[in-house]
Amino acid sequence: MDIDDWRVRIDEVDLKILDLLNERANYSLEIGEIKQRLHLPIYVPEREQQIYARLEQINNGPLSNAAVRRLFERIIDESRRLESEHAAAAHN
Ligand code: PRE
Repeated sequence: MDIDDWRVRIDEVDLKILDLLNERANYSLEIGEIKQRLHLPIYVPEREQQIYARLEQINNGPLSNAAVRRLFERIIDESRRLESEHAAAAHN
């Protein structure tokens, strides 16, 4: 396989990742709506720690646990942002 072949593979994986990220974002929006109804906070640090701990336990590499954590911190950060924007839009 040459560089272009591997890039085709990467493009295919990126498509799947994007799809999964949006699926995850949709679930977090669902949670956000329930939280709004029940007046619960968007930010739940214990849940986030649980997610990192679980992922670190099942991580097989080559990404380090620190790298996995950084990636998911970004994902969850955007998830919280989306929930906040959605909640703000509902109030306007
Ligand atoms: C989520 C987002 C924000 C919370 O701080 C914790 C987790 C996540 O993206 O996984 C989802 C969510 O809102 C929740 O599980 O309560």
